[in-house]
Amino acid sequence: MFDSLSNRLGEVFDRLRKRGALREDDVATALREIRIALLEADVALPVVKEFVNAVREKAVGQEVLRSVTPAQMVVKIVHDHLVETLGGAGEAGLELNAVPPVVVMMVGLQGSGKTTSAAKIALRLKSRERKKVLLASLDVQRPAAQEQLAVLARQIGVAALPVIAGEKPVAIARRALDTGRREGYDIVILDTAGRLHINEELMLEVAAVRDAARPTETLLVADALTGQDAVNVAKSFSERIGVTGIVLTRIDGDARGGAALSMRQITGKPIKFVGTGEKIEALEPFHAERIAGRILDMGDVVSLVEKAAETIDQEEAAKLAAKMQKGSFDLDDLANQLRQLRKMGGMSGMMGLLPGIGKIKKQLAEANIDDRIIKRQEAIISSMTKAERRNPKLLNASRRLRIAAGSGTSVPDINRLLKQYQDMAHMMKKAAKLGKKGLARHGLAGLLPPGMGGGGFGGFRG
Ligand SMILES: Nc1nc2c(ncn2[C@@H]2O[C@H](COP(=O)(O)OP(=O)(O)O)[C@@H](O)[C@H]2O)c(=O)[nH]1
Ligand SMILES: [Mg+2]
Repeated sequence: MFDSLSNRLGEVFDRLRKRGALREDDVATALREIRIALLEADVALPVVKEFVNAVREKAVGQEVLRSVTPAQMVVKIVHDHLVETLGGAGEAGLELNAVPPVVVMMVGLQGSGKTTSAAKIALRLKSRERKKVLLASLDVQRPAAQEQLAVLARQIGVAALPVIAGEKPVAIARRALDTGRREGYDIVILDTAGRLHINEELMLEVAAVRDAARPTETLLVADALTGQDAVNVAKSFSERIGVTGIVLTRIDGDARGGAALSMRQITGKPIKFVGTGEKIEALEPFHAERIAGRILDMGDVVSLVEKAAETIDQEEAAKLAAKMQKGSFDLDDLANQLRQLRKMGGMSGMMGLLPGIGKIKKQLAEANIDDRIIKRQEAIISSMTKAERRNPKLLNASRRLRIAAGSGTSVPDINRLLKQYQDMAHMMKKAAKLGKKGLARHGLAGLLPPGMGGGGFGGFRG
């Protein structure tokens, strides 16, 4: 599934990957390609426009233009926004928190897969959640529709409301709820009739059922092949009936995936399930990450996205190294460094960012620095004045006393921090002299300031 979209974006990013620096108009070019790809994947036009605009807003002027590998950045931004638009991480299950019998109403066009999905959901609730489910067909539109649901119900061992010839949809809904209450059902699933196209008759009928049954869940069932019609379908049901979730069927076919994006964006409601085949078991919870991954050819993208993040951090590290070499590394920079250290999850993480330092990562991992200590160091620096942070030489005894009081630490703590700062600055100067190649040749152990392998940071413990 979703082949065209993923191929298309693959081509776009292949082309981008071959370029050096990405200029602002390259972002525009990439977005034009993405726009075409989405349209070809049958994403509804207004949805495409909104998606591309949002991506542009995120991309232009941000890291994309600063990044060393801009194509990766674009991939990341498109991917992240796609996941976000599709509903973010995690599954959106059914809302069943209501006084039983909880009513679930299936709505959608004819042939979208309402009846099949009703039975699939019933089976899931029965077998996974041990719920007592009643299925009721309100489809008096098609001659065999009620029998179709009865057959499916028998197949999965779930009760179906007996059919009374000539009964109207609203009356069937009332009887279903009555039966549900009287016979102690947990859940009543109402399978409504569809029409080939959205029309007034359909909307009035479904609205009347809704008013009679007051469903907790109203699931809009849509075929993954729905193209530009998705706007019309999603809008109509969303505005006239109110939906709480979407079931996207036939994603096992050669649908191009656009409907997922369209339905989600237009209704603003989560896609709760996807239909993956004709078999009654072929229903799965929707995973935005998974679908986005398929859209973007995930195998590749995951590593690209990770690389992109790494690259950005490396860029930061390079900037820092340049500052150190110029001798303009001050306590503000150290504070920044400490923040990043905390973010990266420790010393080894940070050192991994500095070019060529990977080898001693292991040693550093043993340094055992915890968050508490780093936070304390940050507190010390933030108790200093701007001038003091720029020029640590100003820090005489009385200033150190003031800072200790301000940060809830002691003068020895501050002395240790300053020592650490000096060591770091010293190490960086040495490293600068050796140069990258020299670092590789001489190894890095010799550059380590005393105590950096354990004592320096650990000294704040207690
Ligand atoms: N391949 C596939 N077929 C499906 C899926 N869901 C439904 N169908 C088929 O689509 C056709 C119409 O489904 P039905 O439930 O009757 O649609 P309704 O008119 O909305 O009730 C049936 O032949 C189903 O077997 C799905 O997820 N995958
Ligand atoms: Mg049906």
